[in-house]
Amino acid sequence: MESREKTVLTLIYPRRPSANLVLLGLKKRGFGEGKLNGFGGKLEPNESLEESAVRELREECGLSSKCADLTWRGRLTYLYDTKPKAMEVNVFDLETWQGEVQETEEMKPAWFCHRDIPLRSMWADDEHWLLQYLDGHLATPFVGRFRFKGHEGPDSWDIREHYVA
Ligand code: 6U4
Ligand code: NA
Ligand code: NA
Repeated sequence: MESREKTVLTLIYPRRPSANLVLLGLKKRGFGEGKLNGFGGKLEPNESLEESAVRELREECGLSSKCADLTWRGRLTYLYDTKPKAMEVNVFDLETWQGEVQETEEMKPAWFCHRDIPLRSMWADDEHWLLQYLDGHLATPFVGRFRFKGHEGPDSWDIREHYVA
């Protein structure tokens, strides 16, 4: 039987949509090391999703942002056979920030034009939703669910748009 316990995380994509640009980071350590991804991580005690996103973004790529500038776009649930709890990943858009992008101990950031995003360097589920989301073809809010055996590719998955709780 599936555990209902979950770990709540954020995933933030700083963007210049008019130029089809998104900031991604090469993860240098920890879960997903060696993969390119958005920024984010686990909520700390008493943090809201937005507070956690602001903190993770600054820790990982040096950008400062405000909770009000973050737009929640959807929620992806990952079930890894290697993890006892489901991971609930909350996806945020960000188009306004302060400061300069910098490499940190955790991430090496770089700007990508949507069409040049190297999906093979990212988590395998991203090919099912990331470009659709960045190009505005995935309606808000979306929810998705991905089941992984190992880290190679989702065993099964499903995405729904206009989700109403
Ligand atoms: P530590 O190192 O414990 O402080 P923390 O920074 O809190 O970790 P981390 O880096 O493990 O959390 O967060 C994982 C990040 O990877 C989150 O932003 C969610 C994201 N993520 C996890 N699985 C993913 C997947 N299959 N596809 C995807 N992003 C994923 O696109
Ligand atoms: Na992180
Ligand atoms: Na963290």
